[in-house]
Amino acid sequence: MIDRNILALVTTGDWTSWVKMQVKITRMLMISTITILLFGSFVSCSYLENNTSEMSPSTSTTGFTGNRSMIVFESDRDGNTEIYIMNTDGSNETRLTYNDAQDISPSWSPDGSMIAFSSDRDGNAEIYVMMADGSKQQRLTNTLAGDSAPSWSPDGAQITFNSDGPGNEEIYIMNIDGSNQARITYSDPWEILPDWSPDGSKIAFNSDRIYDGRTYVDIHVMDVDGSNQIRLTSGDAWNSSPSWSPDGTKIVFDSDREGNQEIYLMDPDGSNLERLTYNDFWDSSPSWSPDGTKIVFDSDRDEFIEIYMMNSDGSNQTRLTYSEAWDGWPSWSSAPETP
Ligand SMILES: [Ca+2]
Ligand SMILES: [Ca+2]
Ligand SMILES: [Ca+2]
Ligand SMILES: [Ca+2]
Repeated sequence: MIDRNILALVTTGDWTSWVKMQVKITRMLMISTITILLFGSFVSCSYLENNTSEMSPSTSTTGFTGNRSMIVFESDRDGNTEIYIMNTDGSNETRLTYNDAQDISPSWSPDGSMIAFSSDRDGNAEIYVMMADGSKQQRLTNTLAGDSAPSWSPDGAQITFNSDGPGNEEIYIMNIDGSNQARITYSDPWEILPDWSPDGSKIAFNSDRIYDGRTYVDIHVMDVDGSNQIRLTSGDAWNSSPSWSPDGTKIVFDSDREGNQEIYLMDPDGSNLERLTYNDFWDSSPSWSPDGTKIVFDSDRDEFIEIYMMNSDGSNQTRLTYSEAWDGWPSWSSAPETP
């Protein structure tokens, strides 16, 4: 699925970027791959069979500091990937998951009370939710496919995610109790990393689609029923990780259009492109603060992949984590209404 990108990087000799991209995409789709190896290349008719009765034991009820805005992220600092939270200045890092499985791609609920994430603790990647203190971990999907990258609807009632059950990655929505799971994309390319617009009407995602005879990885938007799909980015680049600003006027994303992965802003119609980071390192996975004034993201500018914060105009870039391990996929909460 990244043949075009590999060719481009071979042409430019940029193997370092290629390796980093491989690591990033591999991590994101890792559990999908394991699923394919374990269960073959296609998924049975039991796909998307719902099971909301599966409960994972609560493993941590300490550390959540209550009524304040926080950042959730994934890190392998303790041997395998777990979910952590920290204050928005990087202090009070607290681990929420404890197991030998990969716990990845966390996303706060709009009211800050819950976190959705993906884990292969039950054999292959499924979507889970937990309270913001790590308690009440509950499985929402029960499929032979890799289910990952959850994102909440603005009213907190639904979750969108990607799944490779049909043979390639497609986007789904479901209620937050796991009921009414519905597929909304139907295409041969992959569709991944869905992000719900603040007004609830659209979902942004990225996809490796063919335009003019070549495959490009671009940001797209669609209505929540999968209709009206529109391509927002173009050019010979890898455009990924879209995230809507809280007021819906901007989408932040990462792209290697100028040599290596940087963070960019654009309007929701793809216009007014603005670059926010300028360095020779990997900058990716941007996510907004609830008030829209700041953006958190991950970067390997200081050797290890760490989490950083900047103003939404790109100024005042500040490092938040210092773990000498993988720290990525940040998501910034509103202060919880029900801590
Ligand atoms: Ca784990
Ligand atoms: Ca699954
Ligand atoms: Ca697809
Ligand atoms: Ca960069």
